[in-house]
Amino acid sequence: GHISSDIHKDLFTVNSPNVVYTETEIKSKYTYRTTSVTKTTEGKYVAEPKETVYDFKVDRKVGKVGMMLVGWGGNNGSTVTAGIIANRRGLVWDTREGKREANYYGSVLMGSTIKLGTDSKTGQDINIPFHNLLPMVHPNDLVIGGWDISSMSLADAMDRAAVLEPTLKNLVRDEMASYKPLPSAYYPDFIAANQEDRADNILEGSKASLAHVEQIRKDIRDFKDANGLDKVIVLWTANTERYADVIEGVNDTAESLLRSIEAGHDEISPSTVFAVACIQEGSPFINGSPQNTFVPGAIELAEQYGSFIGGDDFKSGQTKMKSALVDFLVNAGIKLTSIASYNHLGNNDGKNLSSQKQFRSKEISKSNVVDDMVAANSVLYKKDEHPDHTVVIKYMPAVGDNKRALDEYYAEIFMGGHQTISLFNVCEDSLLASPLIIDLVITAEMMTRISWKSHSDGVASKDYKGFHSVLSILSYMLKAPLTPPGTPVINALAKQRAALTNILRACVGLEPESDMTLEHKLF
Ligand code: NAI
Ligand code: DG6
Repeated sequence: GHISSDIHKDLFTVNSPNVVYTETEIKSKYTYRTTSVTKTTEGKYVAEPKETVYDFKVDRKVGKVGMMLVGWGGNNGSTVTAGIIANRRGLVWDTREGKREANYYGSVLMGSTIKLGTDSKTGQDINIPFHNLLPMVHPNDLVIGGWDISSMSLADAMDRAAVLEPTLKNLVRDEMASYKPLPSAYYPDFIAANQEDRADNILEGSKASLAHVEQIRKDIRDFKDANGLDKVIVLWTANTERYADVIEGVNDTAESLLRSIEAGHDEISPSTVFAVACIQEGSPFINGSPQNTFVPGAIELAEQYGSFIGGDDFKSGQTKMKSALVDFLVNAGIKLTSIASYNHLGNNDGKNLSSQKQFRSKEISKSNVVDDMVAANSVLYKKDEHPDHTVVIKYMPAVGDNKRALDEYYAEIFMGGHQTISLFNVCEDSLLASPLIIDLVITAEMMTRISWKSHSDGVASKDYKGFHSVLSILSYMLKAPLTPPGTPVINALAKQRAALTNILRACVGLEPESDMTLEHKLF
């Protein structure tokens, strides 16, 4: 049977004059406290505490949610689908190491806890599952569908992926066999030529067209109707594409982008066509690959429609480690001077990335992740000084999905000494990426139910509005976080998690987790 997703519903309520629960909504008044800094003419700073009051409103009704994956028949698509089926059914299977049961390990929302507060009697921390902080869709309840240029059923696709145990595959095989990806847009120039032999499920036409946009929009609507869904979240987990050139008059504005799609311009990628269709359809669209799907025209279009977009590139293993380790080193006052990152892997992602233009997209997203942490430390680094940073990816068919990532971090320590940290990270790539897909979809869905109002002179503005179209709150799960134009990119993992937890806390009128624990220090 279907494992109920409602077991933890309303694990806590907030008792505060600033928080009101109704049958359908949680409304809170939240004071956002920041520090405003001014630089004086003598080059010193004046820091001033600043308060901004917001009203937040969370719609408590999650509704029925669909997840449509582009690249559904790939390693990630087939693995996340089988994983959700296994969790939904509470499956247990044999392995040579004994019985294993379905879980959501690796999902920050499903596998981690957050501190709600301290026990009023004992003073001990009370931690709750992250998923219980606000009403969120349970992954077991997601209705799954999607597109792939390969026509294989999900059962065959999961065999092709060679990720899951045969015992588990046998338990989900019948249901997986009933899933067939919809035909997709295939413009051969955007992915490696070595992918051509799997492209047997494609829409007519090998360049962007309005017909493709319309077909994708129709697919979303049909999926919604067929399954009685309230909303659909779409996520790109298809091959890494090459970068698209950003050209004036072609894809630099919403208007030019739409015109170029109509004209079948060569620089419009399939992922941008999907983005445009989702934006126009009002379905949040997330890019799990590194290419520049969100050309300026796509971002402008999302703003015009008030639709949500997020990206780019899942941050799963090597880069997640990097965004934690570099944060630690630089904030410990240790001068990181070089990072050498080698990968070899043997899955279809590795095969696609063995082509130079697609590798270049990945190289860019893997390389920029330390910039903000380095730039923030003017004690260790001069302006524009960076550690050396090299990223290498090699295709090694024999290791399959078991990606190897080798990293050397080389740093300067006290009085001219050196510290070398060497990492060897081995794991099934798709088993790290699948839970991120779940986190991205759950968070994006939740953001469709949160709205806010600002206050001026103690009076709230008239209407609630949504967050900015570019969902930078998804940054924790992404290697190259897309942020609203002109706003900073945060790569440090701890800061990304803090933003996610504290924004959600604010929505129920709770202060950020400050970790001061003064109650244990001042008595
Ligand atoms: P995969 O190659 O197994 O799957 C990609 C699927 O997309 C294939 O089935 C392919 O037929 C399909 N496809 C290609 N172009 C398409 C199009 N235009 N429309 C629909 N389907 C299309 O790759 P995998 O391992 O599932 O990874 C997917 C993406 O996620 C890649 O871009 C990869 O770089 C990215 N990624 C993966 C991570 C991981 O840990 N597995 C982490 C970070 C990013
Ligand atoms: C080899 O680097 C292939 C890539 O697709 C990565 O496996 C993927 O982007 C995950 O990268 P990371 O750096 O988050 O482990």
